[in-house]
Amino acid sequence: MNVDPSILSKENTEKLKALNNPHVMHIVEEYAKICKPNKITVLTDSKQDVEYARTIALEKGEEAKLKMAGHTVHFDGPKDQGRDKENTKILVPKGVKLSKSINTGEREECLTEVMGILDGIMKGKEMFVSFFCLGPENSKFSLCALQLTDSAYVAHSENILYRSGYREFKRLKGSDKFFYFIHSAGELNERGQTKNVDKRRIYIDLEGNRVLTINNQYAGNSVGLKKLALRLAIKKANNEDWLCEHMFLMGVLPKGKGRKTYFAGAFPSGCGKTSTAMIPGQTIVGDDIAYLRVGDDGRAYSVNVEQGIFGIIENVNADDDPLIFETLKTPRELIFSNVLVKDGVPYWLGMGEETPKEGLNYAGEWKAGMIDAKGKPVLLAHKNARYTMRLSELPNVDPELHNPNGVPVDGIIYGGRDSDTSPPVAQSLSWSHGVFMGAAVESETTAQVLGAEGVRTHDPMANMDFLVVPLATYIENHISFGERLDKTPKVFTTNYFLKKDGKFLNGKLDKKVWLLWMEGRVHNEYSALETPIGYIPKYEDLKKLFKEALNKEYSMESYIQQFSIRITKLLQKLDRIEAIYLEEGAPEVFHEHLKQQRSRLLDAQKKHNKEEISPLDL
Ligand code: SPV
Ligand code: MN
Repeated sequence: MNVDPSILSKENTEKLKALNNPHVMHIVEEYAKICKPNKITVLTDSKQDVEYARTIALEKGEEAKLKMAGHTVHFDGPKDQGRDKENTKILVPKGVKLSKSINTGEREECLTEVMGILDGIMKGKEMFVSFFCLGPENSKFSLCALQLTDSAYVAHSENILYRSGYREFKRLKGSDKFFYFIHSAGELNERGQTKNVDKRRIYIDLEGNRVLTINNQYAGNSVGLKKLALRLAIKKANNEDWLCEHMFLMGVLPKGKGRKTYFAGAFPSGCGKTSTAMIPGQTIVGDDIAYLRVGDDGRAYSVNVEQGIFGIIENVNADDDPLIFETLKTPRELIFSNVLVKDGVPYWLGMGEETPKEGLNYAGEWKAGMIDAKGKPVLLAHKNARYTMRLSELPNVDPELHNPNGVPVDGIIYGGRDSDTSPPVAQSLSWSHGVFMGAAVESETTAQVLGAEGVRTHDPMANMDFLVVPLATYIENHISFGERLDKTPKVFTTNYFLKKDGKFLNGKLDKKVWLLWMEGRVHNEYSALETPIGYIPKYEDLKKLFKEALNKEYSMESYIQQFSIRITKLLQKLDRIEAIYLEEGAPEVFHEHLKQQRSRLLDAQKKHNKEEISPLDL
């Protein structure tokens, strides 16, 4: 080992040597030379090493203890509160273009730039070397990941969110088939926050199976194994024969039927992903990233890449999210980020409890009534404030979470957000029509989040932010994945956000009914109405389900309002989607679906001579 023993001790060197992997040794050596830390600590899967990251995060002030045992708080800087799209680039050879909305950079140029910023970036700091396994251990799904970071908060978060990979690296038998992530938070201010956010760079080097990310701390930018590994894995899946998706995984357990049906679901941020995976009475396998493969029996199988949740805390309260709320209020290992802290107690927006008039948040001292430069009230916590915890802390965690074979997926849900176009739930006419539906997902911004309300963004499979292959190629992979299956999952779309006169047409709990209907459809239990855009539920079935699941009367009037086929709006959506795919390209079958869906909509319009067709007239 070519690192000064005063930096990498004998004991730490031994931990590396035990892996018998020259590539790991080489990477540690190389980045020790470039980043110049004054100490390197290798973290194995021992209890002591796992504890160490948390201890140092507290000692160095990247986290602070809260009153409740096991709870800590971390504050990202004011300009480091979300994923930085602008400075995240996929490195490609000169002249290579991916899709219009994929941000790329010329590889050689970007590597030169980032290596320059990395030079000496860890001076006076400790570098942590950790090993993780994406997916369950000893499984054909899983991938090894090596993390080098100077942030103890990042190492600590990863210990919570991911499975240890120290044993898995030994199973690699010296191969270089692993991803690696180099992260530096850069220079920190007195609050332990990244100072030089203007030099933030997140470079995804597909060719090198690595990501270099610097001058940031927000987990979506810094934690290598989350959205950075997702991008590398999408490339790998594309070159092989599986899918890497921005999906939750859950078990659906209809009462009294004695069965469990697994669903995977992709929802853009803020469209109800975690809350769907946490619907009471069901089980959760994962809430963010899933790998899917064709099983030996011809069914689709999937694993959760992670073992924890990095969840949005806003609106987590006793009524809407009772299980998570209870978990956040009791002692266990938990990291709160970007909440408000007063007397060692965390507070957040929409928590359903009285909040203090002052405290400490990501921006410093906060007081009720503060206004920003534009005269708008400063919120007590950031809207993207989060919690980091293990799934095993939840009472509804699925027992198959670590099954190396994954769970069989019989249903796939694509969730969008629109106020005036799509019905609350619909089923595709076939697998490829389902791919078409997923590829057409749109999400409307709300006034609070991204400026103007009602701005639609196209987010195919809720994965657009993370694509590293052209959109058309990604769509093609989905079509061919289905062709390799003997039993394709049933594909559905949901939209929890339909409005009339500015009011939501559905309650927050209604999604349980849609879920139970979808589960029943997988088992051919309900007949459905065929519409130009797919199958929708019949009134009698929903009425029964509302009564059974929510003890709610579901009126015919609600059904008609929610499930009317909005021809004009649906045609407009089709035009938007077509324009995108004419530019991006798509498989032939996809264009066929576009054409057929349009002609079905136009035929219905002619037949009924109406812009909105009641489901009763279908
Ligand atoms: C998301 O935004 O989809 C997240 C959080 O899951 S982040 O880690 O920022 O990607
Ligand atoms: Mn996500």
